[in-house]
Amino acid sequence: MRDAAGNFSVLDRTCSLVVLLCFLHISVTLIYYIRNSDSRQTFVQNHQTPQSHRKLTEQRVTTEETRPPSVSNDTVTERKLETCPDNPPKLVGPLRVEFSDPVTLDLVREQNPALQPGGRFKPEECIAQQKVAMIIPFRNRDEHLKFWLYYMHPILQRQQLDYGVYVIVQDGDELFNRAKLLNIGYVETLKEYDYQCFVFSDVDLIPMDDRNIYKCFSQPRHLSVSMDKFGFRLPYTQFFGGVSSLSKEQYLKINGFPNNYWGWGGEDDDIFNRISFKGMSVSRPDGVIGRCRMIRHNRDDKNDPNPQRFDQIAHTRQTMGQDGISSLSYKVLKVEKNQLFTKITVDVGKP
Ligand code: UDH
Ligand code: MN
Repeated sequence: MRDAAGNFSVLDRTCSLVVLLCFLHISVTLIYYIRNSDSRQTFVQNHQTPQSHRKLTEQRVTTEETRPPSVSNDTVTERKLETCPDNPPKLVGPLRVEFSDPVTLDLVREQNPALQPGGRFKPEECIAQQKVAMIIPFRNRDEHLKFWLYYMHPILQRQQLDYGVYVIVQDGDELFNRAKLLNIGYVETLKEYDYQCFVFSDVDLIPMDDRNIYKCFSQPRHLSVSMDKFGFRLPYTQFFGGVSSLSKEQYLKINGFPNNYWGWGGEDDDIFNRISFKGMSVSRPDGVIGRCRMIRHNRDDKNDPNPQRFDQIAHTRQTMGQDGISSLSYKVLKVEKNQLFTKITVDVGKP
């Protein structure tokens, strides 16, 4: 009996000791943790921009917590994000692009969970080289837009761009005015974010190689250089239609785009003229990387070839000073955001 009681009290004391030690251990760990999490927060506040980088902050803190507290302070500064590389590592090169099976917006949403409202994205692993607004002139082409979003969102994310997708919708049924919609896209996207680069893309054009990066270069860039529609060749040397990109400076230098090309054709040649009259040249990807497909379609209603276009193109030098971003007038009717894009409906007026 006595032995049993003695054993019990030894066991009792040992248990108390173990509990005490555990308590001590937890307290010390907690103190270290709190001290380190303070310094992490200071780092985060100093180095992060708000908005969608919040997610990154949370992720970074989680990884930090798995490290021993003693090395944490030193490694924190090493982790400052670097600028994304010229050749983004996730690019795959040639892509299969086809339009036989329709896609749904639900599918596109499911496949692009990293998008922020309004079709915005920025890479988490590095700081994007450029902030790019994707501007699409649009009216009544919903089927084409689904394909555009389906193919382009994954490509643009692999290209590690800080981008947003903006669909500029011409309201009413007046003659279509592509270049004016692009001008409006420039002004409206700048109201939302500090974009430095503007990609102007037809809704029906998809690159067949993700190395064709949708960003800006030292000269205005023509991206859709090798279209299936033209037998994968440039139809003529001055061709600037389809998809192009201009930096803010390049765009302002040419006073933006013309506002008075109503109906189909000519506005892209006018833009080419503006660029060369201002002493710039056009940069292009090579004919293999620049391959792209256009969704086959008929000419839309209210977009008949503009009969005045030849005369207008012949006078770009005289008109470009007055007609452009400096003379742009329009009305915004509606701005709607969903997960995949921002839709801006506008009244562009009449010819
Ligand atoms: N666009 C619209 N809605 C319209 C007209 C044009 O969204 O009603 C936009 C759209 O982004 C389109 C772009 O303007 O991709 C350029 O217009 P387009 O695709 O009609 O130009 P493209 O040169 O068409 O491709 C030429 C007419 C094709 C006729 C072929 C007949 N075989
Ligand atoms: Mn087209």
